[in-house]
Amino acid sequence: MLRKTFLAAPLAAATALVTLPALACDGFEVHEPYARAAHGMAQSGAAFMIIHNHGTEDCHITGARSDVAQRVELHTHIEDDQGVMRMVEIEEGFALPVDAEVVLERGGDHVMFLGLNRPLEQGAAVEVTFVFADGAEATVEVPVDNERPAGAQSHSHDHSHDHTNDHSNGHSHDHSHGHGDN
Ligand SMILES: [Cu+2]
Repeated sequence: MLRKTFLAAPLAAATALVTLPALACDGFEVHEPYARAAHGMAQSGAAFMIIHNHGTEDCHITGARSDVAQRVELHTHIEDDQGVMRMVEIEEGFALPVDAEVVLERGGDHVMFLGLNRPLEQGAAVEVTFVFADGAEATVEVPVDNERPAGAQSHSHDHSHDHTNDHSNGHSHDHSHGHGDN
């Protein structure tokens, strides 16, 4: 009898795991997040970071929100016919398969804040909530750093794999006007 009672709790826990698939991207990890206003008086801004999936399940970021802005979109830059870099919304979001790394960086993919509810003040922080395809959410605190130069993501955290190639900022386009379009 005693033994049976003892087993009941672990069994119940296991059952719960089976019937309620984890609504989470367990391996979701963010490095070096920062946000910045597009300009001093800007009504828009963006957040940048390095996103990893160190879990065992593929994840898919389908959206984001934040109380700092009326609209938050997942953006990237594309080069148009005239060679001008423009921002466009990535409607399909960011795929984040197992072991994937998504780099949100200046001139590339980013989280866009449209219609700021308050200024992005140096040293403050904003919360960005990512929404995954399965309905899970993950909130990240993002410090505001308007002074960070472009391309300054050090990527110095202790991952041993070589990021040299995918992080090279060697392309020569001038992206600096990108966020001014809003
Ligand atoms: Cu943008």
